[in-house]
Amino acid sequence: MAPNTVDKTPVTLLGLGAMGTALARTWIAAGHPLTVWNRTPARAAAISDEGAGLADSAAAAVAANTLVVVCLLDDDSVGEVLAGTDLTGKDLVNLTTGTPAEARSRAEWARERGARYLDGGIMAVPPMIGLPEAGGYVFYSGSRELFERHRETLGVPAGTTYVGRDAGFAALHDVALLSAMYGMFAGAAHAFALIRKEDIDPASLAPLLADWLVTMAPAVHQTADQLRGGDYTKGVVSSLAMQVAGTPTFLSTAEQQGVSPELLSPYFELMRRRLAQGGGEEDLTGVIDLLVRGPDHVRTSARTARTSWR
Ligand code: FVH
Repeated sequence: MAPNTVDKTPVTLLGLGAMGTALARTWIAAGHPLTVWNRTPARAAAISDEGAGLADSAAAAVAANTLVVVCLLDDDSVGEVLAGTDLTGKDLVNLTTGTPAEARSRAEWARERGARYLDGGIMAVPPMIGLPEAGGYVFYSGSRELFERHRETLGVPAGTTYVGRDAGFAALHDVALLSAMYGMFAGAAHAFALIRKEDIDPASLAPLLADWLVTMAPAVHQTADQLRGGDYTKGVVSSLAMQVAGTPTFLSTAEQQGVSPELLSPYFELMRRRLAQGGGEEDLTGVIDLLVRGPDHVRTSARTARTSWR
């Protein structure tokens, strides 16, 4: 049975790569009239066969609907694709991954062209799109009004999490979470390297690793609590002094197993520096202050974040 398209917001989608194609399919399935354009026409033709309207240029696609979603490779491609389009009065939602600075300047760029702007950071891979149980979602930032107006439509492909009027915040949250993910992958890589030459099946270590990481992950709540309160000794279970004393064990084990310590050493070095500053009774939270450049840098970032929104 064809989906009911009555009262469903029409959507224009520019970009039909792996992610754009997944997004398109969910809007079609939910009954949203969809107009698509892609640089390589064959990809757009495939989605057109599934029920989308096909525009013969990006400008025609933008002209078709008020809500314009872009999901392209990077910020440069967004600039190229939108260059010849009329954005006056459009609701531009940019789901292309980029830096906070790119998002902020793209928001300003859109405002100068008469468009409202919302930036998005997708926390999902294409197979998770349209599957609520997969847990994928999209961070949004920029115009709150725009987010509220299109919340339902934007919620069709994946969950929505609005993180603030600063257009750069979606990208910042996206990169923050992915950075933590790479830290986790780095730790797992070191763990697998330690057993690599032993008679231990990596498949037997994997579930132990996964369970351990899940068990330890909630420690970030205590970190946040300490950062907010400014007392890094609050609720400490494993002091920095104790943990620094344990680092030679990790380095010696790596040496004995013939494993480079290059993933662990930078973190251990930060721990040692914080201990030298007198943070022995603290948690690991003080390391964060060593990473952040001086207070002027933080203040400057906060100031540039304040931009006016339509
Ligand atoms: N796929 C993923 O796992 C991740 C999950 C998290 C979010 N990312 C970001 O989503 C953006 C799009 O990613 P994608 O997976 O769709 O990427 P591709 O399959 O490589 O498709 C890229 C599309 O961009 C078009 N494109 C590239 N350069 C240009 C250009 N100069 N002018 C016009 N269009 C351009 C490309 O067109 P074509 O190659 O088919 O002609 C695709 O439509 C991205 O920011 C991820 O970081 C995905």
